[in-house]
Amino acid sequence: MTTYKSACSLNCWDSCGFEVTVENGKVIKVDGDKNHPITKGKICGRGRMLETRTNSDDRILYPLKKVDGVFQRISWEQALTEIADTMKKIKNDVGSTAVLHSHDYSNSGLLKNLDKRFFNCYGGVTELTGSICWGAGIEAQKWDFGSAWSHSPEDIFNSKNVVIWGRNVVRTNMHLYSYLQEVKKKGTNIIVIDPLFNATAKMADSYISVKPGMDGILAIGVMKEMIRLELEDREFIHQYTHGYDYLLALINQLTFEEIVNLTNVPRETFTELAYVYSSGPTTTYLGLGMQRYSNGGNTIRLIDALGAVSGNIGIPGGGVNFGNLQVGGSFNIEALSLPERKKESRSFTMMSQAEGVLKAVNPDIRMIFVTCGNPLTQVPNTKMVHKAFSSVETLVVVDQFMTDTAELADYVLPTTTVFEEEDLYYSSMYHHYVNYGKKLVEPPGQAKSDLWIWTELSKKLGFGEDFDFSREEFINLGLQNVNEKGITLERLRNENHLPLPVDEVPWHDFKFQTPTGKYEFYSTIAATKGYDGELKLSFPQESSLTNQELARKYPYTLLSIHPMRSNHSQHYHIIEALQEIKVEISIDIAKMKDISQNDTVRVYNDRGELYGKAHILQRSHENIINIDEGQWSKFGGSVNLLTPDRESDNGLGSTLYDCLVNIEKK
Ligand SMILES: Nc1nc2c(c(=O)[nH]1)N[C@H]1C(S)=C(S)[C@@H](COP(=O)(O)OP(=O)(O)OC[C@H]3O[C@@H](n4cnc5c(=O)[nH]c(N)nc54)[C@H](O)[C@@H]3O)O[C@H]1N2
Ligand SMILES: Nc1nc2c(c(=O)[nH]1)N[C@H]1C(S)=C(S)[C@@H](COP(=O)(O)OP(=O)(O)OC[C@H]3O[C@@H](n4cnc5c(=O)[nH]c(N)nc54)[C@H](O)[C@@H]3O)O[C@H]1N2
Ligand code: SF4
Ligand SMILES: [Mo]
Repeated sequence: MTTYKSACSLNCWDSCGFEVTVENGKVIKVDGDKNHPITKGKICGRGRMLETRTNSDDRILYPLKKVDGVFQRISWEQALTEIADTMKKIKNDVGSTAVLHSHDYSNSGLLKNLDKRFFNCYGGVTELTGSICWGAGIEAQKWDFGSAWSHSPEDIFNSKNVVIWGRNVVRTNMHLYSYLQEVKKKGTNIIVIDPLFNATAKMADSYISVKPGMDGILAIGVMKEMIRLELEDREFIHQYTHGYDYLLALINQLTFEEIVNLTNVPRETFTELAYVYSSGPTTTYLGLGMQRYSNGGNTIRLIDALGAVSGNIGIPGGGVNFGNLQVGGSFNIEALSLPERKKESRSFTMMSQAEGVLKAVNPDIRMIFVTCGNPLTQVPNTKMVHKAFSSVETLVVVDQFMTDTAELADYVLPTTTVFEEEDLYYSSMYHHYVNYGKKLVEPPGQAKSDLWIWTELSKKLGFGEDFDFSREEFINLGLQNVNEKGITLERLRNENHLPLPVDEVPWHDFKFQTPTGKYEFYSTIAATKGYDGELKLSFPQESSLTNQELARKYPYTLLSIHPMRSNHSQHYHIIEALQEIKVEISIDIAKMKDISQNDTVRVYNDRGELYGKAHILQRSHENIINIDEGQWSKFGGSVNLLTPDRESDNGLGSTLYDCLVNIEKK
């Protein structure tokens, strides 16, 4: 029995360090690495269960091909030859963009970026832009600050107030929760703003329930009150910002009465928050909740504006933390992905990839290649995704398990888990440490790493030399930019984790990466992209404010937040207790519809329907239903059967939570 240092590969805020025990060539236990400076030996069940995922009897062991509707085992040679021949023919007949590369980021390994290298060297395929996950918020912060950077986790000790805004910390970001527990002990004031009274709200000093999608209006109200009380940071506004007059004009458009009505937040809360933000340092931890609406980008921009007006930008203990692009930006992704090798290009947004496939002409989409993603459960509007992914001649899925997407494939290629290959792991969401993951065990059956698959396919397609590098050489390519700062593979192999060179207090020099060099209330980047640079009054698209007819038919907002025990769709099949749909409903709906705990209910809208067991929320905003995302079709179906595939206001995010439904007792 030997214990090795390793790392979590799951797409998560926390990017934990692991200690993994191996016995007789098998992983037998996953634990936390106590020496990791941020994650400090604590890990969650999802990480622990990477052991179960690795050892599962349900792993796909051989390449599979669907013949007459039934999967048959084939050899790698046959699978790769047939796939390569199909790709050659497509390129010759209609061009390489007739192939769509559909992916997400289910594995945060550095070398997972090599899929892009493969498709670029092939000539360029139809790629996905934006992000279902955080696209609206990232783009919003690029408009305001020039980039989306976060304060380092330890900087929370400098904060007097911490506002957790739409982030479900206890569930999704357990080490931030540890920090919250620590700072609470020393008297830091913690505020949670969320339509659901979640576990983080329980430990907070105050909880503010807000109407879904109305956080931007809430921020306007706080700024309005701050200005009324003359608490704004005039020096910061004057010296370091651009377009304040536009913001003032917007703030003056609404009365407090209107603001209270729109947000459902009591008048006195605006005064409290105005004092909280102006008696800082106050740090805001944004989650992804409120940016998954049609007005999501504008919402994040208004909360950023609150951070700026109150003078909480660029100071220790302040900040409006969303993602931390400094982390991913440390790696030389271009050296790995070779964008210059693309001869043709086309893109669809990630959210509307299904519509893209169905509408594509010149060329139409002939092949879809899925890696590190499970679009049949994770991409909105499942019915359309199903139609699109069934419409192409060839669907290739690389995965470890027979997911909903793999079920639909013509070829399924079995791949490795984190413990079966060497890589580096990082997340651009929270802390700035990169972790090392050693190859600990051999993959089962004939499962092969994604990298092996690209290497073998590239040989068959005539660009084998582009993959004629060892794993070590590829990792070194990715580390090129940070080598001179002493971050090397050799050190990582020895030390397991290293801090990347980031600003731990972003914008401390008040030099922003926007075209004006200032914090921009009026975004010049937006304007150059053809958007209006002004902040706006904007609302969710599926709401009684904007679509009364729809709201009469479907009066309730459906959230589909991240599950506690699964990372997206990755754990449902190994945790029996998760294999049914739990429909959480606010108590007002339960009363109105005479629904009791555990009643079977049907949730529906024009896009689809789902059946599940009712669970009544004792405390939440009214008119809300939640069904956790990630459920498999064999256990009842994905909540994305109900969600819209529209893009957010800035074009790059999803509108997953901007979704109206109705419910009935069955
Ligand atoms: N357990 C677990 N942890 C995870 C993941 C997982 O699948 N499972 N996934 C990881 C990934 S990829 C991501 S992106 C992160 C996401 O991490 P979070 O941002 O925490 O994710 P969400 O589940 O979207 O929850 C966001 C919160 O926003 C709230 N919310 C919804 N609408 C609104 C609104 O209009 N206003 C406000 N103020 N709040 C709103 C929800 O009630 C919820 O409490 O989690 C990561 N961690
Ligand atoms: N309704 C609703 N939908 C959502 C969300 C929501 O909150 N609500 N959240 C969104 C968010 S934030 C995200 S990030 C996405 C996540 O969406 P996805 O990334 O698609 O979801 P996962 O279930 O994490 O993983 C997809 C697949 O990747 C496979 N996989 C794991 N490791 C590897 C690997 O090394 N190689 C390959 N080839 N495959 C691998 C897994 O087995 C799994 O089947 O979902 C989005 N969808
Ligand atoms: S899923 Fe997140 S919290 Fe859990 S072990 Fe992995 S990185 Fe840590
Ligand atoms: Mo995500």
